[in-house]
Amino acid sequence: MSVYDKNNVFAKILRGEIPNKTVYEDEFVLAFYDVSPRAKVHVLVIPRGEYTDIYDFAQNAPLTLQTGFWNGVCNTVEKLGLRNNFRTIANTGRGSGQSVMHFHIHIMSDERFTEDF
Ligand code: DGP
Repeated sequence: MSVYDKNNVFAKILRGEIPNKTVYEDEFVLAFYDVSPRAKVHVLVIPRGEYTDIYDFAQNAPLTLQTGFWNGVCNTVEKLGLRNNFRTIANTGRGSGQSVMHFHIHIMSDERFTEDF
């Protein structure tokens, strides 16, 4: 089991120690633009909880947070106008390319989105 590092960059973003360009937030999630986008739209959604990756989150997060997280993903997608046109990625473990050890979903789309931010 991987140990959660409270000083990872997304923990700092959640604490407001590092600025971010927020797309959507509520009591369960924060969604913000990726600092090095690899698609026309590239947003990260993170839960407000200390989980290293999707496996840790799925196994250990309370159901209220799991439900709230996926609802937050949907609200983010709606806000971006991407309902029928997006890709999600959840890198898991260093071997997969995960560089920030706070669970996050990448939402990516190469189509133009409908709202200005
Ligand atoms: P992954 O490789 O799946 O762990 O993706 C981590 C992503 O986080 C990567 O695409 C770059 C992004 N990222 C890293 N540091 C920051 C930051 O300080 N702010 C923002 N907005 N994104 C960051």
